[in-house]
Amino acid sequence: IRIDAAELRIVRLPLLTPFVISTGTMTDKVFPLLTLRGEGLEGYGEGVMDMLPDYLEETQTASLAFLEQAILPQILGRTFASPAELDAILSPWRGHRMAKAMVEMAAWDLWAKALNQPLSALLGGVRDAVEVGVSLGIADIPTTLERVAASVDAGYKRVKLKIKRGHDLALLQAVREKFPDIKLTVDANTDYRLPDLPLLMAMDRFGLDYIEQPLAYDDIHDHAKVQARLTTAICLDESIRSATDARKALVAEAARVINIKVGRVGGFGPARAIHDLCAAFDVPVWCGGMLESGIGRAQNIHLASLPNFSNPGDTSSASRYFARDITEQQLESDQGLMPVPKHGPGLGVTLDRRFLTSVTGSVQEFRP
Ligand code: OSB
Ligand code: MG
Repeated sequence: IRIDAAELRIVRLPLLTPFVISTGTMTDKVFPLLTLRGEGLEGYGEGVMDMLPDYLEETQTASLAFLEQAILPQILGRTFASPAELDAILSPWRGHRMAKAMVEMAAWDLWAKALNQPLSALLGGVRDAVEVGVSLGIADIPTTLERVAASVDAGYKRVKLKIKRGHDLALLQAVREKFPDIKLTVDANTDYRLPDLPLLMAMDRFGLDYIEQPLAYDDIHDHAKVQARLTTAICLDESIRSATDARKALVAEAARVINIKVGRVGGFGPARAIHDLCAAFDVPVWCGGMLESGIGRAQNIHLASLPNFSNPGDTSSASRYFARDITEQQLESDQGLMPVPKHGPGLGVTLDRRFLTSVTGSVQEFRP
């Protein structure tokens, strides 16, 4: 595939309900969308970085400058036999894994379209639909109980509760009392520290599948210390940005489950490497999400069709977040099963161009 041109746009989709996690509140999903053009085809990559560094360090402004100054000049006008060949261009640069992921994912989409294959087939997917659960933002206990009930009624395979310091044990007590048997997890988005060990140990009695990212985003060592004292599994999200991080976490026994976000780890190649490594360690993985649009959701779903994605992922129905999506297909799950989109090759979704234009803040075009 020859890459003839690139387009970067910033898109803003209002959320139906504000999404609250321990690090802050999101009212609109604002994200960069990269299009790579070549051979009459278009490949898309949705970035997962926020405007401000509130999840990891990357920000949209810095990422787009990195792409514009370092990466796009090296790929425009060039021909690549496969997305793996991009690695020689991407890997020498430090960090910026979310920006690299945008390029890598768009190249995979373009490549799959050139081969007229669904992305999942090229990645080694083994399923036509993936199991999904919901991620419920922080809210008071009665509101959370209503949301859990609605999610269980909709057939979601797992409920993940966002927690933070001071909003944990009483919430879990209330949810477990009403829903003793559901597959339940929590996600602290880094709000706790080592001295909170007794509190984390107190969560053992709630029968959680795992506690997601209790400690700092850049920490693996302290998670190992906590994991050694818990019967509940720890799941790492923010702390795993590469297969090397995953190896260190598994060797250190810092986690017994890993959340893979393709947009966080640098693209499908690294995501698959983490998936394979975890399989070798007999550690299950699941596919996380960042409230993506239909493009990013399609990225996640194709990835989650790989065999070791044995825990339900976070890619629930788009209608839980948005009144309208930028793809012509609204990606909806049914009874906790999300079909792998195959409305055409590659990501298997198409852009609703008129709506996309109406929600685009800025567009930049790049040529060799
Ligand atoms: O930690 O998994 C997370 C959303 C934004 C930032 C971080 C996270 C999340 C989610 C939402 O949990 C998952 C989704 O429905 O996309
Ligand atoms: Mg998380």
